[in-house]
Amino acid sequence: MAEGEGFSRSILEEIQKTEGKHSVFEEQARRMPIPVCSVFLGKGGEIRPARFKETDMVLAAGELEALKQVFPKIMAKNGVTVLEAYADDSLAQISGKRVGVLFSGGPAPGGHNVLVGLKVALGKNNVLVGIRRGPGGLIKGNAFEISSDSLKDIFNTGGFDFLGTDRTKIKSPEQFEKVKETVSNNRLDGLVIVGGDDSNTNAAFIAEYFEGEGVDCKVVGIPKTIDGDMAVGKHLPISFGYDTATKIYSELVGNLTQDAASSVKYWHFVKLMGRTASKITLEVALQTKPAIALISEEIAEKNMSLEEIVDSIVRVITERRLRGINHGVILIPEGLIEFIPEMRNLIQELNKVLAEYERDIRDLPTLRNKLEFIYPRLTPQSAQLMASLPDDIEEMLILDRDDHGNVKVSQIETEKLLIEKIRYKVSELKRHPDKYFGMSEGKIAAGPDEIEKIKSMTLSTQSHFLGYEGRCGKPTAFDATFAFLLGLTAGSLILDGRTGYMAAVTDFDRGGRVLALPLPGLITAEMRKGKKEYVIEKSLVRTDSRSFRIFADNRERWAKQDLFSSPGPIQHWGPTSRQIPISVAVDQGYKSFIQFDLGEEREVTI
Ligand code: FBP
Repeated sequence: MAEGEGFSRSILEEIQKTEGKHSVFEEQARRMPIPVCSVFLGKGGEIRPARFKETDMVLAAGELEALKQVFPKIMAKNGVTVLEAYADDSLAQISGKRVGVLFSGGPAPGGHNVLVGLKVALGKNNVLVGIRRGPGGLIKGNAFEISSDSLKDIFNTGGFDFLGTDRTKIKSPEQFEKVKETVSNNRLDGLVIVGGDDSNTNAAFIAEYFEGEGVDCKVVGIPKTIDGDMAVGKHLPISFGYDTATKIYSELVGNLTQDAASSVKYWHFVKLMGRTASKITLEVALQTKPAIALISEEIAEKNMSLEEIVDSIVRVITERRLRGINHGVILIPEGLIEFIPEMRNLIQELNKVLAEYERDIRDLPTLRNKLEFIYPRLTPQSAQLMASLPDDIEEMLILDRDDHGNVKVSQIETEKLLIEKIRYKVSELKRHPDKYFGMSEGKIAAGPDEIEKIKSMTLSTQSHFLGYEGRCGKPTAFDATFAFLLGLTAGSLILDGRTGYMAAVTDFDRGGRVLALPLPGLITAEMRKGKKEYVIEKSLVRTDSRSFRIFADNRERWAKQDLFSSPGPIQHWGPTSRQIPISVAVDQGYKSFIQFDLGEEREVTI
């Protein structure tokens, strides 16, 4: 389009500048200063690597003797002692080192800042080597040197697209051999794996393998995942990515609560990501105060069946209806299905059958054929439950597990399953109100007028799945800072000659404390694909935690009235930009969630 047709050249130029990723907002975001913990500041105030020393803190998720069997070399070298960083200028003199880095698992906001943190820690005299497309790329040797200029373009931006990612589990001897080849071909002195529990499990086994094989390449993990289940009590309050994702979801859920109260006709069923832990759901509930939020860990603890979950939701829906409120928002954690006792048994049985007869099942042409093969191999209870599920859920449950043996819960439409069951239950209530309502014990309190209200009740539902839209957002001020600091920590650990650790930062309310957690100390035994495997222990919602108790103490009021809050869009600048997740602040015992303190702000020069 030519100038003069109603457009000025300058506005056309502005629009073209935003092609690719250069939005006006991102241009500004790239220039944001970052708070830096004092251990990373040199005498002149410049950012440089820190050194590490032993502390008297130890970790042992699993049984020590078993850990010594599984990780003999790393355990002999490090034990399970936590290291802490201290300020020291000496590592800034190191030169000639080459450090590889890869992303693993699902994307999480802040990944690009990890790369910048690593590059800054390594300085101009060492080389950062990017591994494309995750652990799979490490096996294939897909590597390139990362230039400072290329990182300037991605600083403070979301996404994992700079390197890409995948979910390959490195397990066979041939795969380990290939990893060794990549390390040798690229002359790597260090390898940083940015990932969640499964990816850091990979890191632990690679570190052990290198030690056993005499490969002089240090291995360090970085805790990433929006799910929030890669956390270690006071040592690591949370992984990077969780803050941004929960704020994105809270904005959207807030909008839905507002919509529900505006159009006064819908119940919105919102499934929220988080493959196992309900940490995202709990945080979003604390931020938005919806009518109902299910917490899988509580459901498992109370041994609640699917029918009981449905009944508890229907109770809230009808009680609100009796108060004249025929709308609301229900939050459902993505991993719920695996926490319902009878479903959990079914999934465990399916895992075994799918692992044992993998090829037979794969070769069967239709879904019906596969199910006919599987049914006789289930217990009668599980077979009956399976048969009661809608066809698409049956299909999802027998989908291939991922490389780490996980059920692909993001593809199971639990929100729709609940809607279907709740609709049926509500129609039953309308047909037989006397069975459920009345003044006698165990019934929902209702007189004749109220029963009439129930009979005329309509239930209009909308289903949503909020997941992928939270994984690549522009990182919040907290995630941008935290991820940058984790990059600095990992780079420092490698320059300090440490292997088999995971980088950690804690004490978000008092300048930050930089730690290194021994990877074997985080590992425990778990059943995967029907077999016992050693993996990093997931951090789940604890029903005795302060964050859960605050939620549990208030949820009845949120159920009865519209007390929702709609937090609005993420603030990247200004007075509310320094918030951290409410649940993290509460569980860590901080006085406030409004202001994090991770050191003095610095301009980052790459
Ligand atoms: P990570 O644990 O690897 O960070 O991934 C978490 C997650 O976002 C889950 O919440 C979700 O179940 C899963 O990834 C989806 O995986 P995929 O990207 O393979 O669809």
